Amino acid sequence: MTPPSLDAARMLERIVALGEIGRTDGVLTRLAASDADRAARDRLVAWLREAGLDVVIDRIGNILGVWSTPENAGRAPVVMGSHIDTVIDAGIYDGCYGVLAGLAVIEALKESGATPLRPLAVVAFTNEEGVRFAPDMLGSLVAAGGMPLEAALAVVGTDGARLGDELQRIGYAGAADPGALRPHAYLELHIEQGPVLEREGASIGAVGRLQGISWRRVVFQGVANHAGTTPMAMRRDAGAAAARVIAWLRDRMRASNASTVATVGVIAFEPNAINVIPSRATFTVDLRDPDAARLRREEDALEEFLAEVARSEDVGVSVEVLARFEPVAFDPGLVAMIEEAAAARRLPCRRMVSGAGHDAQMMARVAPAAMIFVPSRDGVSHNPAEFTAQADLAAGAAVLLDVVARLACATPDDDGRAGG
Ligand code: HGY
Ligand code: MN
Ligand code: MN
Repeated sequence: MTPPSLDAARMLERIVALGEIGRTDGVLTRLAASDADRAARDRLVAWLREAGLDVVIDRIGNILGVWSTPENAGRAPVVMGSHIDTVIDAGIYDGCYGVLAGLAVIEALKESGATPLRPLAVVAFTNEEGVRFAPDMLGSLVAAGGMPLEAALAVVGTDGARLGDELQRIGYAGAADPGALRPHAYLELHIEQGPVLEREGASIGAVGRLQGISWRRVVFQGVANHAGTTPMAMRRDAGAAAARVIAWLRDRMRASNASTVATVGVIAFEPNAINVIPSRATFTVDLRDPDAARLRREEDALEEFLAEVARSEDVGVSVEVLARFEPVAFDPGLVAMIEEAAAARRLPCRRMVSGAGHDAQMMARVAPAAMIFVPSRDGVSHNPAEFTAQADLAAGAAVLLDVVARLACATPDDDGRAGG
């Protein structure tokens, strides 16, 4: 066996090629189960097949590429993964990097003549972003048993389409049981999507924890009226109510200087006319905090403020929780392996908390899991300016290779579990 060497150039070519699928007038948007997602899935499946992997599609549309041998078949696999769906007007690295690095790692080990004691697999989970269908990380949540399959297939998207119908339509309503995926260990390589690694001059992030996430959709119901004739004191203005909440969230989080972050990313007024007082305002609130108790406190404060605004603006209010995930601690043994692999390659490494949600947080429910981050230029992500230098992409993939080779070639212990 020759030492495995990862083909970083081919990995980058594939990242760039996948990044061209779903572009309209130069804007990349590849929402889950869309035609663009189908095209990207088809391209990924072709690459998995070219690499000689067995391709399995499960009932929630997760795509698995598996390399097993007669000697190791049946043992719990070492799994790498992420996602290939994107947000709106996206960059090319979020998710795709982790999937294509996982494929490159398997190719490197196969081409080196390695005989791993465990199967290796790479998975692209369905609907990680949650932009079209909520909650986010849906495919990995179902695989981890966190949401019944039928409930997930029944989710209706922002465009009124049902996820199950869309998976059928694009040809990715697979037959495999999503719950069959029980890794010996799960590793996810991902761009940091924040400013920490770049600011501190670190090449690798060993992600020990991931913050809690809380998504809500809020509707204020007021009364449409004439913008010119209606005295201010007589208005039941749903738009003004929403504006108060947005300002309150921003001011509260800035003033507290705590770790909670709040975002109102979607808002719509009805009837949405320049000279009509909005009768209805529909908006989303994304709250996150690494501390479970503080996240709950902020959720309670938000609910109280929504009720207070409804009273004082004399509008109705309804709130729907779209996603709610507790903070997650990853496997300490795996995190240590990531730090050891970075040190062996003399790559400056830093322990981190993930601000973003990832499929790894769901896989951590059923297997030892951990994440490897690489720097994002200017800390930018969910933006076409998202960029990570090729040397950083290659370094992250090399660390992934080293950790996976150590896990897959270690003598399997009895309970088939990894890490420390
Ligand atoms: O929302 C997130 O953190 C992830 O991008 N789905
Ligand atoms: Mn992602
Ligand atoms: Mn993302």
